Amino acid sequence: MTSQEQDFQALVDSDQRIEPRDWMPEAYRKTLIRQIAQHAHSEIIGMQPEGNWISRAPSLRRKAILMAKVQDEAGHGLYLYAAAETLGADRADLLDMLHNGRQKYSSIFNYPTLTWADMGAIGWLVDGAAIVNQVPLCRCSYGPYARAMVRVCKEESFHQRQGFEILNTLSHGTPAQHDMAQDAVNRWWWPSLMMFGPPDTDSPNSAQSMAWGVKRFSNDDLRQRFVDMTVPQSEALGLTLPDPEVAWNEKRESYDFGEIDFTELFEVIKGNGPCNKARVEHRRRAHNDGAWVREAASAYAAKRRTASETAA
Ligand code: FAQ
Repeated sequence: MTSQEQDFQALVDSDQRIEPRDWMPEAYRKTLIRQIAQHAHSEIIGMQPEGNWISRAPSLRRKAILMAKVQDEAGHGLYLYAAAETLGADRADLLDMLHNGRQKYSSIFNYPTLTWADMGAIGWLVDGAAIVNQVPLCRCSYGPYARAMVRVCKEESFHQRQGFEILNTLSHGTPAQHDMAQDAVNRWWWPSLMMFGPPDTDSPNSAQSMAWGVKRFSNDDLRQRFVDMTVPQSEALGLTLPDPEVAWNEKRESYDFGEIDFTELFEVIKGNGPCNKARVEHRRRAHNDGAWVREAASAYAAKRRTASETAA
């Protein structure tokens, strides 16, 4: 280990933050760009399944809340792209890599949103899983990512509650509404567990990311934490989790749960989920349609720069 590497690791081990101007190993920088970009892409692709229901929300109140939530996801994408830029990444390059499939986004956003209850299930389960994953990232060793996460987590917490409230209303509504809520939970439960990534035994990045303080807990530990948090909430909702093996384990002081079909996760990551193609095509189209906005904003910025230079 060089002395630079030793100093870097000492900072990480003493729980201090690495800032953009600090020396860092190239592999650390690359890992962060990979994870932060994937996270940013997830936020903006994640706008699509819910955006699909803005025009069909059952009331003006629900529509306003959903619009605010989807806007929040766009904001999260922006904080995260900005964090990746502090590592020397170019935002346009990152978007290119999303559009040409060289960078990933979360598997969860490749599932369709079939009914209004899916807005509840996404808020409760997907945002719930996102919070469990992201709260430890507030203590990530890289300062700009950690600070972005603090704000993101505050907003995700509101998102999770709005999802819970939608499902609570449906679950205690008419029998048809209850069934719709149960159906949504049945479809979103297993994919939500897969969001935490492959099992620890099959997670190539975990060991190094944990040694660098990027990840604070393993994929399986966070998944277990999510199950432990969610089972009592499902009871409060009056909804059943679609896993007969969910049971309290006195010895472990945690809930046991059934085996996850990780072949499904790997297929979805490879691009073979139900909506992968549609999500990326929609994203590419939106990017092309927005080209004039980016050009206009750049032209305006250039004009302001010239004006201020002339004045000076
Ligand atoms: N989907 O070695 P590991 C949200 C890939 S929340 C797709 O374990 P790592 C909020 C992984 O990249 C969702 N790919 O990897 C919201 C790696 O491939 P690579 C976003 C996955 O990085 C709510 C390979 O598998 N949250 O958007 C997935 O140590 C509602 C091997 O895996 C984040 O991104 C997956 N589920 O751990 C928005 C959180 N899992 O890159 C709208 C930050 C694994 O080597 C509406 N990220 N892969 O080719 C993380 O915490 C980590 O990156 C993990 C994966 C835990 C996701």
